[in-house]
Amino acid sequence: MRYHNEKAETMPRGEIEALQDRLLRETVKRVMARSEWFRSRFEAAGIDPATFRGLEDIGKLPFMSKTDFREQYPLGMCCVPKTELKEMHMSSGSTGTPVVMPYTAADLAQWSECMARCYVMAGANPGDVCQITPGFGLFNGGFGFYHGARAAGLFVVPTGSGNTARQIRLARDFGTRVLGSVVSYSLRIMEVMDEMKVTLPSLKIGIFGAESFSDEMKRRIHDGLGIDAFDIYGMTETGGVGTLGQDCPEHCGLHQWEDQYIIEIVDPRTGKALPDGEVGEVVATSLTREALPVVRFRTGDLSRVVSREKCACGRTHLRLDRISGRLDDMLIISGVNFFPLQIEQALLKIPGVLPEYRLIIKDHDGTKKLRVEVEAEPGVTGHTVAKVLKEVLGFTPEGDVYAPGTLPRPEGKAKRVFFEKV
Ligand code: DLL
Repeated sequence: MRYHNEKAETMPRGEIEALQDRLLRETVKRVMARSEWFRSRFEAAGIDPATFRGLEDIGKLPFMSKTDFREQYPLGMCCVPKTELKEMHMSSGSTGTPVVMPYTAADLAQWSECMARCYVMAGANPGDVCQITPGFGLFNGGFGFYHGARAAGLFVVPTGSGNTARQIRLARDFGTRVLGSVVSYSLRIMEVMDEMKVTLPSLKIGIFGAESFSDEMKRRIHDGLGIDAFDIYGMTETGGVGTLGQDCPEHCGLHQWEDQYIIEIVDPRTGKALPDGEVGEVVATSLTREALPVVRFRTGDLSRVVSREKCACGRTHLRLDRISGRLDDMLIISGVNFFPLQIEQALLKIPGVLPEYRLIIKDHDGTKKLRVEVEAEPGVTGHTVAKVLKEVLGFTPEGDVYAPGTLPRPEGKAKRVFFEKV
């Protein structure tokens, strides 16, 4: 087993907690001293940096949310002078109001470190050809994979997004071994490889993220591309892709870089901490970031702590279950609450069903109905799809089967759910 930073990645739990405790106190002091926004927020919550007791008091710190980022656009929460900034990334999300993350040189080094750990954890070696397919621009995906690949000593083929046939030719000609991608784009690559009748024997490692993906989807990507598929986690607000962590070759949860972030799982309704094993909202606190540290940032993502024990890979950092959805993705139809991922999981168990699907929510005067559109091989009927989904949902949706290659392909992150007023 190779590590990028063995000392940090295999640190005994007692040491991790002592480090988190110290860095949390320092973070609270620093953000209160450097940012008026943090100072007034924390003072209103009765936080005094002189008496704040670190991990023991974490529950007293107020939460941060996406709304804070949006209200403070562009640099309202920044904790360093603008002259120290070296880069920024931005996500617009569904509302279109930007969320901005600025970086100092040290922040870029921290991002590179986290990403390099992810690459090495997935089995990448110095000199490996690494093809980066997320866009290079405001989205953090392309640059994040890039910074980390440099730190891990890889040979970067920075294709960015689009032109799938060219991606495949380059992967073949340069012998790409490591592919970084948004989950749904790997499906597109598989499809075009089939059309071109090209195989990529040198491709061994796929690092995928930015969207939830079911075990079924992971298995299909794994089998279709003949690779080991890894699930990488991070977001604009924590500093980008890979800042939080990834699964290791054991695939038994996503290791969270706990020397860099404190991860809590809270009840989304009450904000109270949940015991390990229970599903709740992931809350992240950065411990080493300078320009815009996050303190108890409510990610909106749902997961649970799988284990805090040392993993068979030797890493000691806690493992989260794969992200099962976002709180704002939850759908309620006929009184049943469910997430798109549950549908994906059930659909992909049906033989002949392909991984491209859309959920259409039809709203008729407040009464919602679900239509599931999915591509499948001949022989699969809408009736079969509806019957299988009834078992998962408890109500019967409309099932609509399309020929392979006919549903629109997503650009960037997949949009699976569409709302229609009828
Ligand atoms: O999507 C970072 C990223 C880029 C991750 C490329 C992996 C690959 P944002 O655009 O800010 O950043 O979106 C962050 O995407 O809160 C989750 O809801 C979702 N997400 C990210 N990684 C995963 C994952 C990037 N592995 C939001 N599984 C997060 C499920 C994920 N959802």
